[in-house]
Amino acid sequence: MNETVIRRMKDLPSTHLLGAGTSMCAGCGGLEVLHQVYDLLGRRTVFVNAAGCMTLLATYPFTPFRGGWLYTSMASASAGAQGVRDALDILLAKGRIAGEEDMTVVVLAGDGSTYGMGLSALSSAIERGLDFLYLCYDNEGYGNTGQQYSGATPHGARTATSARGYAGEKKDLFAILAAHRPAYAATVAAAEPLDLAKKVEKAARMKGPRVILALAPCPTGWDFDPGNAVEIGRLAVNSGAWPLKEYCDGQVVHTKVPHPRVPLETYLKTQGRFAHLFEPRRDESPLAEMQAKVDAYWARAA
Ligand SMILES: Cc1ncc(C[n+]2csc(CCOP(=O)(O)OP(=O)(O)O)c2C)c(N)n1
Ligand code: SF4
Ligand SMILES: [Mg+2]
Repeated sequence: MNETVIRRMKDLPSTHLLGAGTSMCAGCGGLEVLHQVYDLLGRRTVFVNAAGCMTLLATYPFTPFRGGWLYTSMASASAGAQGVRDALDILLAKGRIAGEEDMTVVVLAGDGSTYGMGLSALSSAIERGLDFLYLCYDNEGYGNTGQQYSGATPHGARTATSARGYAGEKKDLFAILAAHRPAYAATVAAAEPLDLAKKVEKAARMKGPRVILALAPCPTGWDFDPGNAVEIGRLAVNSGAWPLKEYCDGQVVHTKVPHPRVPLETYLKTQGRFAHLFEPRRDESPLAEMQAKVDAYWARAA
């Protein structure tokens, strides 16, 4: 690396993701979430990354992060986080690192890992009380391999493996997590940065298992113009499709109750993955069912 590049790197803020974006799609909502979370957590962070789009951020032996980075298979990021936490605890106990040199262990995983292949490892890590923060960027499909449907895909969305619209329902992972009684769980959206910041700062002050589920609008997989990523995130929240909430001390609290709620179809129409519901003619029945499910959710939440 030449001296000019090294000088420029030293001038960057400590959590600037060096080179981030070079191998990612423009307007990637997952990357925007990661930027915001990393700015809040700071450089004393070890990321344990399950295979997915974010894996492209690191090319061995380089990563854009100032802390550490460990790559794992899709199913085992939480188990990897246990190993990193144990290693840090041993170094602390032996006096090989000082308390202020300790690091926050963060799993960075997509929905395919989190809602599916890695759910067992996540469940067990929460059960063991592992001291870690788990960040799931939810782009509602297996994005890195061409957007096949996952357990997080919403009903009706076209994916590479559901050409006429996904027949299943998005798994209520937040409810599954809350049933584990972790130290903390929350949903966030990059389009609501203050809400996100409050939740990540709160989680960062805690010990034990903490899980953040972040909506990650994905221009490539959802089929929209990259410039609309933030607006689409806002519509997901304001239509009630992506509720913002947190679990703490046995209580679930909604941190934003959209009122009045934007009609769900305003959100759906922004994305090509739902275009078959409107063209060549409007498909009234699934649209009405989908709106009714959102209405029922908020009626229960009230
Ligand atoms: C066991 C296993 N099956 C398949 C793959 C191939 N693979 C790599 S990334 C990926 C998609 C992961 O989806 P998700 O966790 O949602 O992350 P995203 O790609 O959307 O960022 C798949 C299927 C793999 N790495 N391991
Ligand atoms: S496919 Fe989606 S999640 Fe993956 S890098 Fe592209 S925009 Fe981001
Ligand atoms: Mg995904």
